[in-house]
Amino acid sequence: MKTWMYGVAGMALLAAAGCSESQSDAANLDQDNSGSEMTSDSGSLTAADARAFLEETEAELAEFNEYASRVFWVYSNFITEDTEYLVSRVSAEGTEMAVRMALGTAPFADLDLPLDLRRKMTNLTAGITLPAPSRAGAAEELAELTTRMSSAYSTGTVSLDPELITAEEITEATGREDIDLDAVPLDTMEVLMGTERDPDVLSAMWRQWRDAINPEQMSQDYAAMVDLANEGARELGFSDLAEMWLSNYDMPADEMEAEVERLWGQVEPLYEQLHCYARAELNEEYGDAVQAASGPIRADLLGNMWAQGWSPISDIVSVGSSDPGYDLTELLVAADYDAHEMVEAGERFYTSLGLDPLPQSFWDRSLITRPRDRDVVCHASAWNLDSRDDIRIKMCTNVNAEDFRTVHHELGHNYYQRAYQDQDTLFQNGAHDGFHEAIGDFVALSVTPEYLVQIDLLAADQVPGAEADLGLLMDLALDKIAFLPFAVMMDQWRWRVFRGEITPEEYNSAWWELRDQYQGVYPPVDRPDTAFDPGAKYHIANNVPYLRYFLSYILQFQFQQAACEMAGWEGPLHRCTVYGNEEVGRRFNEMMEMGASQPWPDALEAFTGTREMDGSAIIAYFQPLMTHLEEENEGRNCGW
Ligand code: X8Z
Ligand code: ZN
Repeated sequence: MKTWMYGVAGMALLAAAGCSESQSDAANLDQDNSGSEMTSDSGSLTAADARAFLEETEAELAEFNEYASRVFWVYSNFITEDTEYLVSRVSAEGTEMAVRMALGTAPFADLDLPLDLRRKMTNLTAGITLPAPSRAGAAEELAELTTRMSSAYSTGTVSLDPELITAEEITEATGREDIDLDAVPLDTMEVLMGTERDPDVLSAMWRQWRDAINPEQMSQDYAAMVDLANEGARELGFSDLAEMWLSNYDMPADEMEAEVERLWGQVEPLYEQLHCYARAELNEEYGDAVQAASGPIRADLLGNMWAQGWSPISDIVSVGSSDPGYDLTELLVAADYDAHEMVEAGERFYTSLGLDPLPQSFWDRSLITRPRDRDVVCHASAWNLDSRDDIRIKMCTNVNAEDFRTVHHELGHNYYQRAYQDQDTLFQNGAHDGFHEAIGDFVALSVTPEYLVQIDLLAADQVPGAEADLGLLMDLALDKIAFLPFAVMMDQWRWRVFRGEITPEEYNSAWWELRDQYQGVYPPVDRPDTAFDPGAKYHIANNVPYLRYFLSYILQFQFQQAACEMAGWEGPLHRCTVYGNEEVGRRFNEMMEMGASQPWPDALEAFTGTREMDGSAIIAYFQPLMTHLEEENEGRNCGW
C-alpha cells in the first residue's frame, strides 16, 4: 500500500497504512515466530531513540516514494520492456527498503512508547503488501514475478469473431470509432459485457478474456510469488501473508476475520433476495436452456466481466412498473459529455462541499482516456506523486453511468490524499484501506435525480416521483448489493491460498467453489485445468487486497446516513444529496485530515458518532426494496 497511488499495486513498498495499534501486537512479534529475526533487544534504547529512528525512516520513505511513484507512473502510462525493467528494479529496491525498515523496529518492540510512535512502528510493518524475505536476490525475484503478472493483465487483448460481433456493433455500443477486432482491449469488452444480450457472444468474450492473460504462466508466477511473500511475512513475525493482510485494522487478525464474517452475515439475506429475483428475471429473459430457474446464475449474463456489479442489466432485472424514469448513460450521451467533462462534474461536487478545486497540474498530468498508440494500465487509479499537491488520476474513461461513478470514486482518493498531506509520512494514509475506498463512493451516493437536475443533466419535470423509488433502489442494489459477496470471496480465496489451504493445483477449482458458495454464480463454459480465472481480475494479477472494497461498501452507507442526518434530511435516504452542503464537507474533511494518525474507530466516530462498522446502515437504506423482493420471491425456492 502506498500513499501515492490508489488502486495500484505491484510493489511491496509502503508509506503508511492503518494497522494494528495495540502495543502487545508489536511486542509479540518475536513470540509468534521463535525462529524470527524480529528478536527484540531494547537494551538501553529509549523513546528518544525510537523517535530518531522514525524521523530518519520517514525522511527516507518520503524521498523514495516520490522517486518510485514517478517510475510507476511512467510504466503505467507506457508499458514497454524498458519501463518493465525500471519498475521491476524500483519495486525490488522498495521491498528491500520496506523490509529493512520493518525489521528495524524489532529493537523497540518492548519499549514503552508514546502511542503515536508505537503506531508508526506498527504501520511500518503491516503496511507492506508483499514482503520479500531479506536474503539476497529474493526481492528482485519477487519484483520480476509481480511485474510480469501486472503487464500480462494490462496488455491482454482479445480477437473477436466477426461472425459473432462486428466492429460497427462495437462502435454502436461503446461510442468508439477505432475498433480493431483482432485486438479488443479489456475496457472495451467491459462495456460490451454490459450491453450485449446474445449469450453466445457473452460467453465468447468472457472465455477469451480469461485466455488473454497468459493464464498458465500467471498461475505459476502466482504460486512462486505466494511462496516468497509468505517467507517474507514469516520473517516479519506473521504466520503467513493472510495474517499480515488482516493485521491492518487496529485489531488482531483473527478478530478482524470474525468481523468480516459478522458484517457479511448482516447483509447476506439481502443478497440472497436479490439473487433470487435476478435469477427469475434472467430465466424469463433467456429461457431454461440459458438460465435455469433454480441453482446458481450463469456468470456472463450479469452485465459485468466478473459478475461483480449488475447495474448494466437493470433493463432485465427491473421492478415491475417502477421505472427510475431515466438512464444516466443516456443523459450523459444526450448532453454530449466527454470524459474530461465527467471529471469536471466530479470536481464540482467536491468544490460544492467547500473543498478546494483541483490544481492545474491535475488537468495537465492526469490520463483520462485510453491512448491509441501504446499499452497502459487501464484500471482506474488515483495518485499523489509528491505527497503534496501533485495529485492525478489515470483511467480509460468511457462515457457511461458506471464511469461517472468511478470518476467520483477516484477523486475521493485524491481529496483524501490532499486532506492528510500535512500528517507525518507514516500517517499519510486512510484510517484503514476501506475508508480510502469509501470517500468517493459516499460522494457518488449523492448522485440523485434531484442532483442531476441541479447540474442540468435532467430536466426538472423529469424528476421521477415516489413511484420510481423501488426502481431507483433496484438500480443501486444491482451495483452495491450484488458486489458484496464478490468482495468477500476475493480475499477468502487469497487468504486460503496464503495459508496453504488451497494448493496451486486447486487454484481454479477452489476459485469456482468460492464463487458458487458466496455469489451463487457458475462459469458459462467448462474451465480447463490450465485456466487461472482469479488472475483475470485486476486486483489478483496486481496484488491489491480486496477486503477494503467490502468494508467500503459497508462504510459508505454509514457515512451517507450520518451526512444526511447532519444535513437535516427527512425523506428516504436514497433521495438525499449533500451537494452544496459545506457543513457536511467541513466535517467530512476533518475526518479525512486525520489520515492514519489515529485508530480507525476514532476517525469513524469523528464523522458518524459511532466506533463500529455496521451493516445496518446499508440494510436500512435498501429496506423498501428488501420488503418488495421478499414479496416477489414468495413461493420461489431461493438459494442455490
Ligand atoms: O478497483 C477499483 C477502483 C480503484 S481503487 C476503480 N474498484 C474495485 C473494482 O473495480 O473491482 C472500485 C470498486 C471495486
Ligand atoms: Zn479505489
